[in-house]
Amino acid sequence: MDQPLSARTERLTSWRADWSGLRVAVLGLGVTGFSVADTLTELGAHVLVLAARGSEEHLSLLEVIGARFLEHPDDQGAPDELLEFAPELVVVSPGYHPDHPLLEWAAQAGVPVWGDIELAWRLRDKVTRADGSPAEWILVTGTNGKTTTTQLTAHMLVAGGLRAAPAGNIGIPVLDAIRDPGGFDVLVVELSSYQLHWAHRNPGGELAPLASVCLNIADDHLDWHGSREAYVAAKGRVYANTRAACVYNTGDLATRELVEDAEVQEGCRAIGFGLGIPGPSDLGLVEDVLVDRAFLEERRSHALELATLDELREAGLGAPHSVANVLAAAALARAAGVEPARIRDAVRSFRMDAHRTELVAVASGVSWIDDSKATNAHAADAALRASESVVWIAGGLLKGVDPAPLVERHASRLRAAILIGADRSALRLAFQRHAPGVSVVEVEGSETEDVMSAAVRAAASVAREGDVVLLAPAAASMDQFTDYADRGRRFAAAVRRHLEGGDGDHDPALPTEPAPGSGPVGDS
Ligand code: UMA
Repeated sequence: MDQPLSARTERLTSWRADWSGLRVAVLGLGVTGFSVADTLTELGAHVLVLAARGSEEHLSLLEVIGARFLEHPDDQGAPDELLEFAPELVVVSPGYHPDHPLLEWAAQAGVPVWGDIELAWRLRDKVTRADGSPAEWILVTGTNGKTTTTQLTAHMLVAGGLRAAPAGNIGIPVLDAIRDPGGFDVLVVELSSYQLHWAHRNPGGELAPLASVCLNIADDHLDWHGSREAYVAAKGRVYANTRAACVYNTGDLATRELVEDAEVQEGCRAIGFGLGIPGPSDLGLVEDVLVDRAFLEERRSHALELATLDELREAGLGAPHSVANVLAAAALARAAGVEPARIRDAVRSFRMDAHRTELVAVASGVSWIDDSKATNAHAADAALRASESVVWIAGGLLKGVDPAPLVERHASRLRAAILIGADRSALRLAFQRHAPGVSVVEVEGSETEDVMSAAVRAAASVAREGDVVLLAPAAASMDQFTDYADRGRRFAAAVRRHLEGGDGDHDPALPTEPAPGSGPVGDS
C-alpha cells in the first residue's frame, strides 16, 4: 500500500532534514509566499507558486531562485499543472480563506497543508543560541496592540542583553527572520488570527513557545472566520503548548478563559496583566507605578517596580491601552529573564511607530492625527476615547463587523464624520440610526490619489478650534490603498498640502447633511 503523503512531511522537523526534491505548492505570492518559496528552494525542494496575482518584483525574483509560477484565479479549482505537479505539501499564505478551492482540493487529495508559521517552526534550528540550542519563540496575538507589544517585547529583550527581533504579522515573515545571518536568542512573533488558524494542525509542527499572550479580544475578521467563536478559538491557539508563561489580560475575561482551556506544558504559569492593583502572579499598577508581582519569590508580600506612568508618558505610551501593552510586554520579557531595571531602560528609549495616533499637525487650534493603524472597531474605539471633540475620518473594508456600536458609543463626541472607502453604506446606516445629529460627509472618489485630499478638505471645512481631526478608519485599507501605512502617508501628505494652501480644486466629496428627518430610522 502507498504511504500517506504526510508520512514524509511529518519527519521534516529540522533545517538539517532532507527537503531535497520535495514537491511543494505554495499558495500566494506576497511577502509570505515569496519567503516560503525562497526558503524551500534553498533547501532543494521543487516549488510551484500559485496566486491570483503577484508583484512584478516577486515574479522576477521567482525566476532567480528557480521556482515556477502559475497565475490562478480564486474562483477556480485545481488546474492541470497542479495535478501533474502532484505536490506532497501545500504551504498557504495567511490571506487565503480556508474555503478557497485550492485548499478544498488539498483536503480531498490528502495533501498536508501548513501555514508559513508551521514551516518556520520546523526550521527554527537554523537560528541557534550560544549553546547551540534553537532560538526561543515568544508569541503575541490579540485584536489590538499586537504590533506595539511585539516591538516593546523585542526592545525589552534587547535592553536585557539578548539578541532578539520582532517578526510575523508585523510585516517581517518569520522565515525571513530565521534566515537572517545575524542570528537570535529570542524571536518575538506577532501572529494574526489567520496565521493561528493554521497552527497546531500537523504532527511534528506544533509550536512550543517560551511565553505567549492574547492581549484582548473584540470582533474582527468575522467574515474570514465565519463566527466570533471561530475567531476566538483561533486566538486561543496562541497558548497551546506554552512552556513558561501564558500571559492574559485581567480586564478581558475571554483571554483568561483561553488560558484556562489551553493545553500547556508542565510547569507553565498563568500571568495576568492589567491596569488595576496586581494580585500575586500579575503585573499591574500601584498608583502611578508599574509593578511586577509575578516573577519574584516573595510575590505574596512584595512587588518589583518596573517603571512610572510619567516615564511612559514621556515615551508616548501614556494612554491606557499603551500602558496595558507595556505591562504585557514586560510580563513576556520577565518570563525570558529580563531584569526590572532593563525594562525601565527599554520603556525610556522606546518610540511608537508611525500611523499609531501620530500627531501630523496642529493648525488654528485643530489637531490632525493619523491612526491609520486602527483597522478595526476596537482600535478606533481607543483612539476616539482619547479626544473630546472629533471630526472622524472612517471607513474602508469593514471585514464583516457592524460599526453601529462604535458609532453609538462615540456619537456625543463627534463634530462630524467623513466616510471613505468601499463599505460606506454600513457606516451611513449606523449614523442614521445611532447618531442622526452628526453631519456626515461621504467621499465618493474611489481614486487612491483623490481620496485623502477630499477627506481632508471636507474635515477642514467643519473642524473648529479645539477639535481633533482623527483618521481612525475602523476598517482595512486595501479597497483604496496598498496598506494602512500607505493610507496614513497619503493622509499626512494631504494634511500638509492643505495647510500649506497647495490643495487642488476638484472635490469628489459629496456632503450629506444629518440623516433625513433627523430622527432614528427603523428600530428604536
Ligand atoms: N492571494 C490569492 N488568493 C487569496 C488570497 C491571497 O491569490 O484568496 C494571493 C495574492 O494575490 C498575493 C498573496 O496571496 O499574491 C498575498 O498573500 P497574503 O494576503 O497572505 O499577504 P502577504 O503579503 O503574504 O502578507 C501576510 C499578511 N497579510 C495578511 O494576513 C492578509 C501580513 O499582515 C503580514 O505582515 C505578512 O504576511 C507577514 O507575516 C498584514 C495584515 O493585514 C499586515 N494582517 C491582518 C491584520 O493584521 O489584521 C491579518
